[in-house]
Amino acid sequence: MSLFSDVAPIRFEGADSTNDLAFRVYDKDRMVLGKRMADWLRLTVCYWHSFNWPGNDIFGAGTLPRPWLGDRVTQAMAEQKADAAFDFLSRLGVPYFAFHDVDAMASADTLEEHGANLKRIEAVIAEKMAKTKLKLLWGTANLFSHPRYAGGAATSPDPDVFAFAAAQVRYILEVTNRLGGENYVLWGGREGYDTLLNTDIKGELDRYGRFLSMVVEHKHKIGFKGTILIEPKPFEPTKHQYDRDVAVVYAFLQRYGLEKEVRVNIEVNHATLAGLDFEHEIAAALAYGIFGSIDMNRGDPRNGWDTDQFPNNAQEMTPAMLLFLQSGGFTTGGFNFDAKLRRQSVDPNDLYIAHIAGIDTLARALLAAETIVNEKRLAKVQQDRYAGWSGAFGKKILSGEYNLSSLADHAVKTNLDPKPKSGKQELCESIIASSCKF
Ligand code: XLS
Ligand code: NI
Ligand code: NI
Repeated sequence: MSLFSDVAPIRFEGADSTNDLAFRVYDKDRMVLGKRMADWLRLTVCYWHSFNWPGNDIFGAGTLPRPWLGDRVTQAMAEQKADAAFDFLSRLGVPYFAFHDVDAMASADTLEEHGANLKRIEAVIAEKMAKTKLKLLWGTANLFSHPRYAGGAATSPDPDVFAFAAAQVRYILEVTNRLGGENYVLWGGREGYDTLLNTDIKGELDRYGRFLSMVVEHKHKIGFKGTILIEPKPFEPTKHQYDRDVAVVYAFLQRYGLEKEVRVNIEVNHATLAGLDFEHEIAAALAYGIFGSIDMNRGDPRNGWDTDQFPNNAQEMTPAMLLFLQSGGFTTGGFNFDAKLRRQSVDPNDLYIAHIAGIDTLARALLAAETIVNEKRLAKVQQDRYAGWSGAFGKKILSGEYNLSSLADHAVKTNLDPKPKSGKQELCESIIASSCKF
């Protein structure tokens, strides 16, 4: 029995269901372009917001019933939390979870104690995973909450902090490996700056590159087969986060020779904070060949911070889902709900309702994207738009047959006078809107 035991396992009941605690669209075995819905989405619940956050904000204390939380978490509390977490995950019926080291373990004062406490909860989690068949999408280290990390971890001005962070990452990377985790995530918590007046950007980036190289080296040393992922975010908690967006992360990876080793975990609300569309970040990651995984949530368009709300707008999600679907989907990644309840959502049921609504939103967007792929109308717009590049002249330019002057001569000689063609934007937008009927 746990806080979440009052709810019967969540089932698919179809579009007409009036049951708040049922899926209307997410039908895990439904086939979408040859793959089960569950296999496309690889749904994941995050430990930190769902079980380790008491509902506090900067103005007020926790509001949510989370009896296993306190200033100091004992092993018994950590185990009570794990009971509740696995009970919730099983009843919700998703295959994966994700966690930070400190989300799950008992509080520790020293690094040695940290390692020992993490091992103790690892044993508990391993047993629960075996029993429930739940899997670990990714593990990660919290390198941002403790005061020692106020100036960053890998980018800290203090090498002792760098070393402390290395120890923390080594522990949790090895735990992630032993638990069969499919990825390891580094979100650059406080890897950034609050003011340039006291900051040496080049030095900090070089040390960040060194840290990441050490993580990659260790991954290979221990035989971890999962993917290392960086999670871009433009600001918060620092004024400027080094992993600003996908393109910036790609430049960083290239500079330190890691672009074949590390991919990205893209978060919706981080993209929008960066002034970018979520689908832009997906498209950029696919273009650079570093698409890894997704942290699912949404921001509030009128709030300039990471509100981490559950997604509820399938139409808004559809352009990203279309890119995702066309790319063949995840290899090791998944859709992780990095989303949290509002402070007034104090009923234990609210956590189910939030996830169900988020999952149905993803399922709607997936079906809309499937319709768009099958109808081929949007694909045709793109094909027509770029048709010239598959013609003889376009191919000749790309193959290097011309240089700038011979191409210029050709343009003059043939008296080129290209006319504007419609970009068909409104048609594209109406195809998206009319596909969202689920
Ligand atoms: C914070 C991040 C964090 C990471 C994991 O904004 O989204 O939750 O996903 O460290
Ligand atoms: Ni995240
Ligand atoms: Ni976030």
